[in-house]
Amino acid sequence: MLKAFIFDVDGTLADTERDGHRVAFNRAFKQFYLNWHWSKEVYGELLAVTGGKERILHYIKSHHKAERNRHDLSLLIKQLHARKTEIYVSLLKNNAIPLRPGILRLLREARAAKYRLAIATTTTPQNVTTLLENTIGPESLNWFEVIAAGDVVANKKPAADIYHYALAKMGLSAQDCIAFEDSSNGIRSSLGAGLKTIITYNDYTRNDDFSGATLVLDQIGDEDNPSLLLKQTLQQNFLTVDTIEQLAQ
Ligand code: XBP
Ligand code: MG
Repeated sequence: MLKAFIFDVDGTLADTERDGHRVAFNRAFKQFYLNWHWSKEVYGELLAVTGGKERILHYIKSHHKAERNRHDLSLLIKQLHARKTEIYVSLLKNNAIPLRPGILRLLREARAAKYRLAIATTTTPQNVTTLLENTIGPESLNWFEVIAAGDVVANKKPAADIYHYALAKMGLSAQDCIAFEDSSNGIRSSLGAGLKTIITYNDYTRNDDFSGATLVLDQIGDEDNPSLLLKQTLQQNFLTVDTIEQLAQ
């Protein structure tokens, strides 16, 4: 029997990247009078680097080589990222990005069946709490006994640190848990910590390498919004706690 479900956030709980994080980065660049713009396509490439600050540094190194020697580079990145977080949080508050189909149903089912829940993500903690508050509601913060996020570990995904951190906080070993991820960086991190992993890919990650996944799906799905891949493989419209338990054995 599994004891806990551990969820990634960006791309897994909600499609936050293209119309959330990307837009916030671009607005922050503008407010700092930087002539930088991350198109949908360029952003897809930049997603290879996880973490907003790390992504900005990577972008400067690859697209604006002259800027990389600025004496105030790390301060600039810190300030840009702080502004980006403010913008992202206000985007979530003003036009909430919805949870992906089936996520809320699965969380409710898991809670009813007494599974423990946690989050393991690269994004800034405030982004996670704001997403949960503005989709499910403030009470949902108590649904997750650990919200492992952002700079709490030294090495972000694909390193396994954030999953090791979440497991240690819960006092559980990897075989007691299953992870939910959407990307190759995510699954490298969860597999690195020894976790079985279910993938729900999205437009940015559908061609990623998901070797080692327990299951790869288009989405968790619901009665009125089925998972096409689950229908093909297991003749089920949506992923249930019972199916997850069977797959994990
Ligand atoms: C998510 C990320 C995050 C967001 C930006 O990766 O890479 O960096 O794009 O968040 P994952 P911050 O889903 O694998 O955890 O700007 O707050 O870092
Ligand atoms: Mg993700």
